[in-house]
Amino acid sequence: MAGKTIFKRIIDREIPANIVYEDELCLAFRDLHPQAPVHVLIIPKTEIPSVAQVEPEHEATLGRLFTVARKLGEEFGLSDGYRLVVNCGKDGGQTVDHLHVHLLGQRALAWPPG
Ligand code: DGP
Repeated sequence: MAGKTIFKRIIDREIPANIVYEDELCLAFRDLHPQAPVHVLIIPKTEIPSVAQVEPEHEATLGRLFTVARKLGEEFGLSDGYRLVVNCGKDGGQTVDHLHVHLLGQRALAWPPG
Protein backbone atom coordinates (compact mmCIF):
# COMPACT_ATOMS: atom_id res chain seq x y z
CA MET A 1 0.00 0.00 0.00
CA ALA A 2 1.40 3.40 -0.98
CA GLY A 3 1.96 5.73 2.02
CA LYS A 4 -0.13 5.82 5.14
CA THR A 5 -3.45 7.62 5.07
CA ILE A 6 -3.98 10.47 7.49
CA PHE A 7 -6.30 8.21 9.52
CA LYS A 8 -3.70 5.45 9.78
CA ARG A 9 -1.28 8.09 11.04
CA ILE A 10 -3.85 9.06 13.69
CA ILE A 11 -4.24 5.38 14.69
CA ASP A 12 -0.44 5.13 14.97
CA ARG A 13 -0.30 8.36 17.01
CA GLU A 14 1.93 10.04 14.45
CA ILE A 15 -0.39 13.03 14.28
CA PRO A 16 -2.69 14.32 17.00
CA ALA A 17 -6.45 14.01 17.08
CA ASN A 18 -9.15 14.67 19.62
CA ILE A 19 -9.88 11.03 20.38
CA VAL A 20 -13.22 10.36 22.07
CA TYR A 21 -13.25 6.54 22.03
CA GLU A 22 -10.93 3.63 21.38
CA ASP A 23 -11.11 -0.14 21.61
CA GLU A 24 -9.28 -3.04 20.01
CA LEU A 25 -11.21 -2.72 16.73
CA CYS A 26 -11.84 0.96 16.24
CA LEU A 27 -11.06 4.56 17.05
CA ALA A 28 -13.31 7.63 17.16
CA PHE A 29 -12.14 11.24 17.04
CA ARG A 30 -13.48 14.72 16.32
CA ASP A 31 -13.58 15.76 12.66
CA LEU A 32 -11.09 18.51 11.83
CA HIS A 33 -13.78 20.40 9.84
CA PRO A 34 -16.98 19.83 11.82
CA GLN A 35 -20.25 20.11 9.92
CA ALA A 36 -22.38 19.97 13.07
CA PRO A 37 -21.81 20.71 16.78
CA VAL A 38 -21.06 17.02 17.20
CA HIS A 39 -19.04 15.61 14.29
CA VAL A 40 -17.06 12.50 15.10
CA LEU A 41 -15.36 10.04 12.75
CA ILE A 42 -15.52 6.38 13.74
CA ILE A 43 -12.91 4.30 11.95
CA PRO A 44 -11.78 0.68 11.96
CA LYS A 45 -8.17 0.09 12.97
CA THR A 46 -8.00 -2.35 10.04
CA GLU A 47 -7.08 -0.52 6.86
CA ILE A 48 -10.15 -0.87 4.64
CA PRO A 49 -9.97 1.86 1.96
CA SER A 50 -13.73 2.17 1.40
CA VAL A 51 -17.01 0.29 1.34
CA ALA A 52 -15.98 -0.86 -2.15
CA GLN A 53 -13.29 -3.06 -0.53
CA VAL A 54 -15.42 -4.52 2.25
CA GLU A 55 -15.24 -8.31 2.64
CA PRO A 56 -17.21 -10.76 4.82
CA GLU A 57 -14.21 -10.97 7.19
CA HIS A 58 -14.79 -7.31 8.07
CA GLU A 59 -18.35 -7.80 9.31
CA ALA A 60 -17.52 -7.94 13.03
CA THR A 61 -15.40 -4.80 12.79
CA LEU A 62 -18.00 -2.91 10.78
CA GLY A 63 -20.72 -3.95 13.21
CA ARG A 64 -18.61 -2.51 16.02
CA LEU A 65 -18.62 0.89 14.28
CA PHE A 66 -22.40 0.95 14.75
CA THR A 67 -22.41 -0.08 18.39
CA VAL A 68 -19.80 2.62 19.04
CA ALA A 69 -21.98 5.13 17.16
CA ARG A 70 -24.91 4.25 19.44
CA LYS A 71 -22.74 4.56 22.53
CA LEU A 72 -21.33 7.93 21.45
CA GLY A 73 -24.79 9.17 20.48
CA GLU A 74 -25.87 8.47 24.06
CA GLU A 75 -22.74 9.98 25.60
CA PHE A 76 -23.08 13.17 23.55
CA GLY A 77 -26.74 13.43 24.55
CA LEU A 78 -28.10 13.17 21.02
CA SER A 79 -31.54 12.11 22.20
CA ASP A 80 -33.24 13.95 19.30
CA GLY A 81 -31.30 11.84 16.81
CA TYR A 82 -28.23 12.03 14.67
CA ARG A 83 -26.96 11.02 11.26
CA LEU A 84 -24.40 8.42 10.24
CA VAL A 85 -22.74 8.99 6.86
CA VAL A 86 -20.32 6.75 4.97
CA ASN A 87 -19.00 8.35 1.79
CA CYS A 88 -17.66 5.92 -0.82
CA GLY A 89 -15.44 6.90 -3.72
CA LYS A 90 -15.26 10.07 -5.78
CA ASP A 91 -18.96 10.51 -6.46
CA GLY A 92 -19.72 9.71 -2.82
CA GLY A 93 -17.48 12.58 -1.73
CA GLN A 94 -14.88 10.40 0.00
CA THR A 95 -11.61 12.28 0.51
CA VAL A 96 -9.71 9.97 2.89
CA ASP A 97 -9.14 6.41 1.67
CA HIS A 98 -9.70 4.73 5.02
CA LEU A 99 -13.31 3.68 5.59
CA HIS A 100 -15.00 5.92 8.17
CA VAL A 101 -18.42 6.64 9.59
CA HIS A 102 -19.33 10.28 10.20
CA LEU A 103 -21.49 10.78 13.31
CA LEU A 104 -23.25 14.15 13.03
CA GLY A 105 -25.56 15.60 15.60
CA GLN A 106 -26.84 18.38 17.85
CA ARG A 107 -28.54 20.19 14.99
CA ALA A 108 -31.36 19.35 12.57
CA LEU A 109 -29.84 18.03 9.34
CA ALA A 110 -31.37 18.61 5.93
CA TRP A 111 -32.31 15.90 3.45
CA PRO A 112 -31.58 15.14 0.63
CA PRO A 113 -27.84 15.75 0.83
CA GLY A 114 -26.16 17.93 -1.80
P1 DGP B 1 -14.79 12.07 3.73
O1 DGP B 1 -15.06 13.26 2.86
O2 DGP B 1 -16.01 11.24 3.97
O3 DGP B 1 -13.62 11.25 3.21
O4 DGP B 1 -14.41 12.66 5.14
C1 DGP B 1 -13.11 12.88 5.57
C2 DGP B 1 -13.19 13.73 6.81
O5 DGP B 1 -11.94 13.68 7.45
C3 DGP B 1 -13.50 15.20 6.56
O6 DGP B 1 -14.75 15.52 7.18
C4 DGP B 1 -12.38 15.95 7.24
C5 DGP B 1 -11.72 14.91 8.09
N1 DGP B 1 -10.29 15.04 8.21
C6 DGP B 1 -9.39 15.12 7.19
N2 DGP B 1 -8.14 15.19 7.68
C7 DGP B 1 -8.25 15.13 9.02
C8 DGP B 1 -7.30 15.15 10.09
O7 DGP B 1 -6.10 15.23 9.89
N3 DGP B 1 -7.81 15.08 11.35
C9 DGP B 1 -9.16 14.97 11.60
N4 DGP B 1 -9.53 14.91 12.88
N5 DGP B 1 -10.06 14.95 10.63
C10 DGP B 1 -9.62 15.03 9.36
